[in-house]
Amino acid sequence: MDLSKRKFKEDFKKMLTEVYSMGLKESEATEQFFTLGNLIRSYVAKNWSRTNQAYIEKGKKQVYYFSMEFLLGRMLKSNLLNLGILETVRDGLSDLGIDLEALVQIEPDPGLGNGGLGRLAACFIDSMATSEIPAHGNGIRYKYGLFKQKFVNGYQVELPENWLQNGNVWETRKMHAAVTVRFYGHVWLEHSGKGYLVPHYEDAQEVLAVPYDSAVIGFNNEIVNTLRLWSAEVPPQDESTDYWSFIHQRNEIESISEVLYPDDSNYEGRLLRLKQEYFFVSAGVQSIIRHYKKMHLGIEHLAEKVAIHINDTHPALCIPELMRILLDEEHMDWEHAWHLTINTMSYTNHTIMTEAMEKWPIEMIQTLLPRIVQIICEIDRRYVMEMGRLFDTDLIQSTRIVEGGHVRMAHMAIIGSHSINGVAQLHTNILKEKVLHPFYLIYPSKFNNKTNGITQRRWLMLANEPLRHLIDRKIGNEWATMPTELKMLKAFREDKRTLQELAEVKRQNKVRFARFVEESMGLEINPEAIFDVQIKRLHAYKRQLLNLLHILSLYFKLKEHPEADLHPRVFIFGAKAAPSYTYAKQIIKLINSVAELINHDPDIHDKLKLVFVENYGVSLAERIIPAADVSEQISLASKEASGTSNMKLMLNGAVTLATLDGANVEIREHVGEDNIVLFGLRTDEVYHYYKDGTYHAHDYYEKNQVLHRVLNALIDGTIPGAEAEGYAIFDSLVRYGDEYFVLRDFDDYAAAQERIDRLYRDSLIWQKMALINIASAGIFSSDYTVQQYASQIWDVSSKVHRI
Ligand code: GFP
Repeated sequence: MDLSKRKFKEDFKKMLTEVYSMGLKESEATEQFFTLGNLIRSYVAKNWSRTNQAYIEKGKKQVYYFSMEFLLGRMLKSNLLNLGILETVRDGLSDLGIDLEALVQIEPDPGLGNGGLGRLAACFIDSMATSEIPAHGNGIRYKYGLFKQKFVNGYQVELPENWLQNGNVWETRKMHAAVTVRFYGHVWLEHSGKGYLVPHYEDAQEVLAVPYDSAVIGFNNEIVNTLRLWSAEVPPQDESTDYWSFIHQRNEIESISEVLYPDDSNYEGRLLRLKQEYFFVSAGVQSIIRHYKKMHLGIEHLAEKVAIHINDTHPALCIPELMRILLDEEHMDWEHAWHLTINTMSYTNHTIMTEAMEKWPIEMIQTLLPRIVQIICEIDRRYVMEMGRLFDTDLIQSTRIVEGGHVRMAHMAIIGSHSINGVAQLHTNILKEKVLHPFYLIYPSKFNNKTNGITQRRWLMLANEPLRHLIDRKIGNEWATMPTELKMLKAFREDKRTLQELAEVKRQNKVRFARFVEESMGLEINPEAIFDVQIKRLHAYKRQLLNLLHILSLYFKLKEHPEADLHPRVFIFGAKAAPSYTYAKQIIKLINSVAELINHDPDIHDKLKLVFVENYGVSLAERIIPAADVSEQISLASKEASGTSNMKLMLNGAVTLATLDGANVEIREHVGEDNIVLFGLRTDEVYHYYKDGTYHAHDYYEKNQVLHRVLNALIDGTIPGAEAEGYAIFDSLVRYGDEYFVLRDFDDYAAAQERIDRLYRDSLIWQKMALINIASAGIFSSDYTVQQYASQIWDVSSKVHRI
C-alpha cells in the first residue's frame, strides 16, 4: 500500500488519542503496540471486505484449510512486511522516538500448535494469500496455547500460556456468524413422507460456536484472506435457567476451546479432545455451507465452489459432518451426498508413527455424537459391501473404518476424500508401499506427494535482515515472491568477496544470539565456535539422544586429551516434550544435566558448550536459525515425514547434517552431495532390520569402546543429578532394543561430525557450501507447495510463478 511517513505519523498519533485518549509522551510500549495493531487493521479493512466480496461476486472456488493447529508466531512485522510498509513504519516510529523492535516484544507469541504441523499451516495461509488463492484457515481459538516450558532443576515444568490476557489485537469477534454445535443426547430418524429421513434430537447439549476472524494479508497484492478460529460459548439462555446449573454448564462448554492438547492420559481428557475435533469441524462446515449459499447455486454444485482440506486426521469428522448436513438439512440422497463429499474433501498425512494414527472408541462417539456415529457406520457398511465386490475380503477388512470397536480416522479420511498426500517424496512412497499400501491397491489415483515448504518472507526477510540485504544487493529482491530466483546467487560461488560478506553476516547473527544467551541464561558462548542446532519437538525418533551421546563422547575426548584438535562447538537445543511423554522428559533432564557438567567444567574452556533454550517456539526459532552453522536433521530414516526446520536452516545458510529421511532426500538432490553431510542407515536398511530382526543394540555397547564409555556415564554417576534418567535411558538403549537405532548410527554420525569440523576450518569452502544451500532453498518455499495443492488437489486458481 502507499503510505508516506508523514501520513503514518499523523495516523499513529490520531489513533493513540482515539483508542487511549493519550498523547505520545504519556504512552508506553503496550499502548503503542495496540495502537499500531489497530492502525494496521484500519489499513487492511477495505481490502479485506473487497477480497471477500470479489470471491462471492466472481463465484470463485474457495478452499477451507481445517487444522487443529495454527502456529502463527508474532504477526506485527509480518503484517507490516506484507502490506509493504515495514520500512515506512519503522522510520516513522523512530522519528516519534519509538523503537519498532520494542513493540514487537509486546506481542504475545500465540502457541496454538505444537510443532511442524501447526507451523506448516501458518506458512500455508501466508503463501495462499500471497499466491492469490482464495483460501481460509479454520481452527480453534484456544484460550491457552501450548504450555510455557520452564526448566526447574533441569526438569521440564509446564506453565499455562495465557496469550489472550491483554486481548488479541488482530482478531474480530463475529457474533452474527455464530453457529450451534450439538453434543450428546439421543437421536431418532423419522420418514418425512417426502422421500427423506428427518432426525429428531432429544436432550442434546447445544454449544454456541463463535468465530474470531483475523486477516491473512497477501504480500503486496491487496489480497486479504481470513483465518477463522472458533470459541465455545453457552448459547443465550431463557429466563427459567437456574443460576448454578448455568455456571456448571458454562464451565463444561467453555472447556472445549480452553486448551490445546487436553491431558490424554485419562478418559475425560480424551473425550474433550474428541469434542474439540467435532466442535471446530461442525462449526466450520456449517459456516461454509451458509456462506456458499450466498452464491445462489444449488447445493449439488458445492464441490465446484468449495474445497475442504483435512490437515492430518484431527479434522476427519468433516466427512460425516458434511454428509449429515447434505442428508438431514439439504435432503439429498445418500449416493449424491457421498459423491459430493468425496469431491469436496482432501487429506494430508503427516506421520507414519502409529501412536499418532487416531482411533476413537465407537462408544465414545456414540455417546458424544449420536447422529455422526450412525453416518460413520453407514459409510463403513457401504464401503465393505461395495468394495467387497471388487477386492478380496482381507483387503477390505484391513482398510474398513470401524474395526475392533474403534473408528480409524485415517481410514475415514482416505475413503471420504478424493486425494491423500504425503509431505515429502520419501514419505509418500512409504505410505504407498508400506504404511497405507492396502489403500494404495484400492485407490492408486488418490495418492500424491506435496513436499512441504516454508515462507521465505518470515524465515528470511524478517528473521534475518542482514542476509536479506546482502541477497538483495547481489540479485535484487524478486525472490520475495519468486523464491527460486535465489539460484542466481550461485553465480557468486567462487566470488571471494561475496563469501566473506556472507561470513560476516553469519558472524553478526551469531554475536547477536550469543548476547541473547548471555542475557537470558547467564552463559557465555563464543561466536567463533561452530553453532550446531537441533530445534524440534522432543521425540525419540528425532534422536536428540544421538546428538547428546556424541556430545558426551567429545567431552570425554577433551577430558582425556585437552590438546585434541577440535574446533570449538556450541550445541544448541530447543525442544518441548509432550507433558505425558515420560521418556522425552527424561531426555530433557539428561540434556540439561550434561549441560551443567560441561558448561561448568574449567578444563573444557570454550571448546564445548551446550545451550538448551527454554520455551522453544516460533519467536525463539527466529533468533536461533539465522545464527546456525549446522542443521541437525538426524531422525531415523523413514520416521520423519518431511521436516521443515531443515528448510528454514538451509535458507539461512546452515549446512545440513542429515540422515536420508523426509525432505532431507530432496535437499540433497538440490544442493548436491558435496553441500550436505550425510550419515546413517537408509530407509531400506531400516526395513530390512525390521524384517530379519538382526539388530542387537547390546553388541554395540559391548564392542564399541567409545559408546561403552559414553553409555556407562549414564549410570556410573558421571552426570550429577540425572541418575534415574540415566538408568532409564541406558536401559532403553542397551537392554530394551534401542527402537530408533541410535547405537547403530553412532559411529557414522561421529564420523560425519568430524567431516563438519574439517570443512568448517576452511572458511571459503564452508561459506561456499552455505551459499549453495541458500541458493538452492527457493524450491522449498511454501508458495510453490500451495500452488501445487491449488492446481493438483483443490482445482482452484492461483497466481503461479515459474519454478
Ligand atoms: C509433523 C511431521 C514432520 C512434518 C510436519 C509438517 O511435524 O515431519 O514436517 O508434520 O508436515 F512429523 P512434527 O509434529 O514432527 O513437528
